[in-house]
Amino acid sequence: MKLYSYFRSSASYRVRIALNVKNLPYDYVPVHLVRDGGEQLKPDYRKVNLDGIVPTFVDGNEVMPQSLAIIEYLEETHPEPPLLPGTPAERAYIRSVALQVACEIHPLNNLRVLKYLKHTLCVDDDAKDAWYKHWIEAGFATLETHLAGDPRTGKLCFGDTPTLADACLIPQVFNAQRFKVDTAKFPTIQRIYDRAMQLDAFARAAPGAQPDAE
Ligand SMILES: N[C@@H](CCC(=O)N[C@@H](CS)C(=O)NCC(=O)O)C(=O)O
Repeated sequence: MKLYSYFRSSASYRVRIALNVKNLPYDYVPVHLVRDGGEQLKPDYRKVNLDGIVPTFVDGNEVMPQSLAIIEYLEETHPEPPLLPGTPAERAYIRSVALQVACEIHPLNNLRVLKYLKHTLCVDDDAKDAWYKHWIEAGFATLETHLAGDPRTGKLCFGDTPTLADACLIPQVFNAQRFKVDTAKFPTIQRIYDRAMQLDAFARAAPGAQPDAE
């Protein structure tokens, strides 16, 4: 198995967490998102990922884009330990937390969106940073209310063991902190992040632990 990844990419980080939770070894193929205009945009990489984004996962002859599709594939091919445990309703709950991050927050703050704001719409750095912060804080405020008020929340998003929800939330918290968002304003999210980072699967998936870390 092989993962095209960038150490700071939160979508790649989600898949790294899933692979580690399931204890699956893989080869790490770095794709530098900034160097030389972005290696993700080069024709060679576009042959494996039409969108020019990371991650891409390869298992034998199967080549897969999209972090959530990759994680669901891992869940089906390697069910233990489950990242989507419980009843259908509980799995819907876990997916809803994951999608709150993956659909409502992350796409608005992706590198290509920020580049478009800056270079095409000529938005200055302060306005671009305000955009980033606004969408993170709006999304985290909803998630905080959701997680703080739901009895299914434990040490992690759903009980005490890692799920797809944590695989999406933890990288987004890392990303928010990198862009100087004060995540302590969201105490449940902060507590879940602190707990997850004590776990080996999450620590080994962290950007600073990757072979391409700078
Ligand atoms: N929905 C995609 C999002 C992937 C994505 O946005 N990847 C970012 C890094 S986190 C990327 O490669 N950005 C490159 C760019 O914007 O040029 C997934 O979940 O895999």
